[in-house]
Amino acid sequence: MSEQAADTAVLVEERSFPPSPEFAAAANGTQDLFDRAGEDRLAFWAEQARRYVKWDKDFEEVLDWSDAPFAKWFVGGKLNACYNAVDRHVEAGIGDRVAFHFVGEPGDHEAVTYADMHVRVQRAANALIDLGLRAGDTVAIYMPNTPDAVAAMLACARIGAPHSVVFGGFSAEALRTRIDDVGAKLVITGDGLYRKGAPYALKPVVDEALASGETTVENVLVVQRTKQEIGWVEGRDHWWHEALEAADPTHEPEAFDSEHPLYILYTSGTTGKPKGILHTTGGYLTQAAFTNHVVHDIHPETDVYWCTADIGWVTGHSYTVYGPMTLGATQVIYEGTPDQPHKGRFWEIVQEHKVTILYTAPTAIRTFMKWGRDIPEQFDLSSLRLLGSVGEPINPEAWIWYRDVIGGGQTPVVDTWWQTETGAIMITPIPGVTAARPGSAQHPIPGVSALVVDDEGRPVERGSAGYLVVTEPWPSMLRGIWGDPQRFKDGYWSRFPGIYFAGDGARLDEDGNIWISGRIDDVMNVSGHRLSTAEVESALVSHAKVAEAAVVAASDEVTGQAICAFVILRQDAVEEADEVGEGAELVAELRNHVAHEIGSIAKPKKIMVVAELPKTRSGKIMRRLLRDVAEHRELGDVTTLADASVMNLISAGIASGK
Ligand code: 6R9
Repeated sequence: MSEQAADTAVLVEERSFPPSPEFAAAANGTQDLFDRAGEDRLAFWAEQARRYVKWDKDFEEVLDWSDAPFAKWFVGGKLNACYNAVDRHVEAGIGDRVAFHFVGEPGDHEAVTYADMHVRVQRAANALIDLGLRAGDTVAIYMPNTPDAVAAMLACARIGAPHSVVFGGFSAEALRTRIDDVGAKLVITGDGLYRKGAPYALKPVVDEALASGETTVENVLVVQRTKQEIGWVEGRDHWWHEALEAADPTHEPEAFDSEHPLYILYTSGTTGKPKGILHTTGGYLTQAAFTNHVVHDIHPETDVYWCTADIGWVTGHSYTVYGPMTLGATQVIYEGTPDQPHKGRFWEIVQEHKVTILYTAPTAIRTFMKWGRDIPEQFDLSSLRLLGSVGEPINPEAWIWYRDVIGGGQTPVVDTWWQTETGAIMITPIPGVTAARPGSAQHPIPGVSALVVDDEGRPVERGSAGYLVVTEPWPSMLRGIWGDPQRFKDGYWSRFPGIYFAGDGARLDEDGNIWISGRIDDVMNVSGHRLSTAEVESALVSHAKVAEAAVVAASDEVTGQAICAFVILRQDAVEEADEVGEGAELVAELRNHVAHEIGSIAKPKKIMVVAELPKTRSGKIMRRLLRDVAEHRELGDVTTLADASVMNLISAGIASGK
C-alpha cells in the first residue's frame, strides 16, 4: 500500500440508499445483466454489441487478445459510427425527435432534430472529402460546445477520419503539440465562443498555433459563432457554412472495420508529454451506448438528458456524442459557464427544458453548495429523476447535498468511475439495482472485472486499501497511445504484468464496495481535469526568470485539488525582484505564462518563490514534503533528504512571505 493512497483514502460513509420500487421497476439496468455477464462474459458483450449497435457486417469473433495488451473486439464486424448516431434514427422514423436543445451562453436557443443532424453530417462529410480528406487522415477539432462541434466529430467518423478534439481552453502551444503529434491535415474551429459572459476568440489561437514552422495542416474550416473580427489565410481558411452549402447534400456512410480508429484524445500522463489515447469503433460504441442506457437509465422516448461536460473531454465524447446519440436520446448542450449571467443558470436550463437526467462533476456540485441552496430552490427541478457524477471522487457531503437539494431527496445518484483510457464507465452503482453508498463508486459494471490489489497484485481483504486494476480486457478499452506502443505497455501493463493499472488508489470496504481515493502518480485532478505535475513544471521552467520548479496538488474544497508550485528564480531575476519588489507581479506573470503555455485550467492557484527545493540524495524532488507545506501540515519524515535544512529555509521563506 503506498503512503499516498493511504493518506488520501476517503472516510467511509455508512448510509445506504436503495432505489425506490417504482424506479427499479422501470429501470433499464437489472440484476439479470450481472447474472448473464457472470455466466459468460464474452457472450454477454456480444449480446450488447448486437443489441446497441447496427452492424453492416456481423462480427465473427468477440475478442482477439492474442497480441495483448493490444485488443481487438468484435473481429470481422463492419459498421459506421455516424450512421449509428444519426442515420439509423431517421430510418427508424424518429427523425423529428430533438437530438439537441442547444443553449448558447448569451441566451440563444436552437432545437436540432436527428433529421437536421442527418443533413448536417452528410454535407459536412462531403465538405471534408472536397478538401481532400480520406479515411485514415486525422482532423483536429478546436471548437465551442455546440451541435456543430458534434456534427464535425460525426462527419469525421462518417468518412473514417479519426478526430482529435482539443478543449477550447487550451493554448496555441498545447494545440500545436497535439496537431503535430496526430499529424492533422485539417483543423475545424470556430471564430470564437461565449464564455464567462464575453466572446472568447478561438481562430486567432489556431492561427498562432499554425504560424511557426512546417505543419501537416492543409486547411482550416471555421464555424461562425461570435462573428468577431478574425484573420484569414486565403486558400487555407474556409467558412464551415459556405463549405457545407457548396457540398453535395447526400453522402452514403461507408462501413469500416470494427477496429478502425475512431478518435485520438490527449490526456495528461506522468511526464510532460500528453498521451494520445486511441479509441476504435465497434467496442467503444458498444460500451458507451450500453452504459449510457443502463447507468444513466436513458429512456430515449421520454427523457431529456444533460451531460454538462465539454466535448473537449472524454465525457463529452462518450456521453454527449457517441453514447446518447447511438441510443437516439434527446439532450441539452450548453455552451457556457454555470454562473452566466447568474448563478442559477444550470437550474434555469433544467426547468426550461424539463431535464430528467443530469450528469456533472463533483467540483461543480461543490461550487453550487458554496453558492447556497437558495439558488437552486428558486427553480422547479421536479423533472429530474436521476443524477450522475464523474471526474473525481465525490465526498459524501456533496453527494447528499446533490441528492437532497437538486434531486429533491428522491433521485438515485450514480457516482461513475472511468478514464479517458477506459472509454466508458467501468465502476458505478446501477441505479435500479444497487443500494447507493454516498462517496463510493461501488462495483464494476456487468462484464467488467475490476479489483483492488496490494503491492504484489493480490486482491486485498475487505477493509483494506490498495491499487485499482482491471483484470480482463473490456470493449471500450484504449487500443494504445498514438505513435507510442512502448509507452502504452510500460504505463499501464507493467506495474502488474498482464493487468491494467489505472493509476488510482482505492479501498475495499467491509461490504465489498470500492472507494476510489484518487491518483497515486504525478497526475493531478483539478476540477475533474487531468494535468501532470511535469507538464506544469516544464511550462514554468520555460519562463526566462525560472531556474527550477516543483509542482504538487494540494487538497481544495471546491476543485478537489489545486495546483501549488514552488519555484526557484534565476540569479538575475532574484536580484531584479529584490530591487523592484515585484513579488505579486512576478507571481501573476508566472501564472499567465502557464496559461499561455498550456491553458488557463493549468494556472497554479499558488506560486511560492523559494531558495531551495527538498531533494533526496539521488536528486528526486520530495513532493510529499511540498504537499505538507502546501496543505499546512506538519512535515512528514525528512530523513531521506540530502539536506534537511532545506525545509527550514522553505518554511521560513513562506512565513516571511518571500
Ligand atoms: C472520465 C474522466 C480519469 C481520472 C481517474 C480518477 C478520476 C474519474 C472518478 C474519479 C473517483 C470517480 N476519476 N471519475 N475518481 N471517482 N467517479 O474523468 O476521465 O479525465 O481521464 O480522468 O479521474 O483519478 O483516473 P479522465
